[in-house]
Amino acid sequence: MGRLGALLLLLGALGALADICNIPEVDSSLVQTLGQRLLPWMDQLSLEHLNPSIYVGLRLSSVEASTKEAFYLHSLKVDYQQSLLRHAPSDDNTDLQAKPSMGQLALYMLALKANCEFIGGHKGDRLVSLLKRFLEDEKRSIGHDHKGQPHTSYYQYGLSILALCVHQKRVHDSVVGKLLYAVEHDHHLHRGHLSVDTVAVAGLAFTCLQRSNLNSDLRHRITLAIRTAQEKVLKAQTPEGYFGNVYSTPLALQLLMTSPMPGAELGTACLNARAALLASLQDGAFQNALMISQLLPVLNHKSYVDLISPDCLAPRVTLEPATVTPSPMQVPEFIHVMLKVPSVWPPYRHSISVPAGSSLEEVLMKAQELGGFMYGTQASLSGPYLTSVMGKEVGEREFWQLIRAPDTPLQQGIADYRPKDGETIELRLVTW
Ligand code: B12
Repeated sequence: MGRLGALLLLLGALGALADICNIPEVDSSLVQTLGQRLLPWMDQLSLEHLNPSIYVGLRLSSVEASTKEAFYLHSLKVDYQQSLLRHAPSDDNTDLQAKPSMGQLALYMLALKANCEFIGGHKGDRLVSLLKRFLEDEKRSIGHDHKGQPHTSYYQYGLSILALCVHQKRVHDSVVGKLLYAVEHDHHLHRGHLSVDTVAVAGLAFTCLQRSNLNSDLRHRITLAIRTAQEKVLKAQTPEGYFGNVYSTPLALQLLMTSPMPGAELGTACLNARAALLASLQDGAFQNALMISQLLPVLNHKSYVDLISPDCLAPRVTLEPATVTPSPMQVPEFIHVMLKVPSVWPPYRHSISVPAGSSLEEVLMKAQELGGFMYGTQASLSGPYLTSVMGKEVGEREFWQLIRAPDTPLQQGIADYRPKDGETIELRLVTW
C-alpha cells in the first residue's frame, strides 16, 4: 500500500472513531442536585409509590443514597414478591393486567441486576416465567400478521425483553421477532407516530441480545434493527438538539452511547443533545423522579445494557439531603387558568383561579372543589395519570391528552406541569 493509501485508511479509521456518542463529564454538583431530588421519593414505600426505576437510575449513576438505597431495594423485594404470589401459576384466571404490570416487573428485574443479583431459585424462576408468560400473551395480542397491538405497549414489550436479557434469560425467537418487525415497520410502534422512547428501549433490548449472543438465529436482523433504531433516533433530533423531546433524550442517548455508528454525524449530534439537556437542567425541566432516573445513567456514561455485567463496587458520591432555605411568607399572587373539556356534553369551560406556581393537578382540584368538574387519577411510575374526566373513564387505547391551547400537547403530567396566567388547558379524549 502506498503512502496515500495508508493516509486514506488512517483518515477512514479516524472518521469511524468520530462516530462514537461520547457525553463529556458534566459538573458533579449538577448530578448531585438531580440525585438529591430523588431522596424524598425514596421515603415513599407503599406499592403505589415504589419505583424500581429510581433504584436502577441511582445504581447506574455516580451518586448513592447510602443506607436508604439498600432499604429501598428491600422494600421493592417485599412488595414485588408479595404481588408475585397474587399471580399464582395454578390460577387459570390470572389477571395479566393486574399490578404490577409487565413493564414494572421488568424494571424490578433490572433493579435486582443493578444490585448484581442473579435471578435464581424458586422465587426467581417464578418471576422469569411470569414475565415470559406476559410476553407470550402480548405476542398473541399482536398476532401472526402483526396487525394487532400489545395490551400494554411496545415500550413495555422492549423493556421486558431487555430485563430478561440482562439476566441471560432467553425468550423465544418469535417473541423477539414481533419487536424486530415493529422497528422495521415503525408505524406499528406508535400508530404512525414514532415514539423515540419506545424505539430507544427496543434498540437497548436488541443491543443486549447481540452482546449476550442470545437468539443467534436472528443475529443479522438484530444487528440491522439496532442500526435502524439509532437512525430513527438521530433523525428525530430537533433544532434545539433533543432527540424527540427533552424527556426522550435520556433514553435516546443511552441507545446512541452503546454502539458506534460509522457514517453518521453521531458525535456532533450527541454533543448538541448534551448542550440542550444542560440548558433544560438549568431551566429546572427535570423534577420528575422517573425522568431523573432515566437521565442519571447517561451523565455517568452508562446505559441499561451495562446491567449485563454491572460494576457494583464502583465508588459513588454519597448524597446528602438538600438544605431547604425557608422562603419569606408572601401573600400569594393569583393567576387564572381556563380549563376546557370540549369532548363531553355539555362541554365544560371555566376560568379557575389558583395561586401562581400551582400545578395543573391543583387547578383540577380547585375546579372539582368549585363544582361542575370531576376527574380521577391512577398512580404510575411517572406520577398521577389522568384516567377519567367528568366521569368518562378511558377505554382500550384511549387517553386523556393534556393540551395547551390551541394545540400543543404538554410534555409533562398533571402533577409537574405549572400553567401560566391566562393559559387555556384542554383535556381531550383521544386514541393512541
Ligand atoms: C406508552 C406511553 C404513553 C401511553 C400510555 C398508555 C399505555 N397503555 O401504555 C400514552 C400514549 C397514552 C401516553 C400518554 C401520555 N404521556 Co406518555 N409515555 C409513554 C412511554 C413511551 C412509556 C410508559 C411506560 O410504559 N413506562 C413503563 C411502565 C412500567 O411504567 P408505568 O408507570 O407503569 O407506565 C404507565 C405510565 O407511564 C402511564 N403514563 C404514560 N405516559 C405518562 C405520562 C405521565 C406524565 C404520567 C403521569 C403517566 C404516564 O402509562 C403507562 C402504562 O399504564 C413513556 C416514555 C418514558 N420515557 O417513560 C412516555 C412518557 C412518560 N409520556 C409522557 C407524556 C408527557 C404523556 C402525556 C402527559 C402527553 C399529553 N400531553 O397528554 C400523556 C399522559 C396524560 C394523562 N392522561 O395523564 C412523557 C412524560 C414526561 C415527563 N415530564 O414526565 C414521556 C416520558 C414521553 C416523552 N418523552 O415526552 N404515554
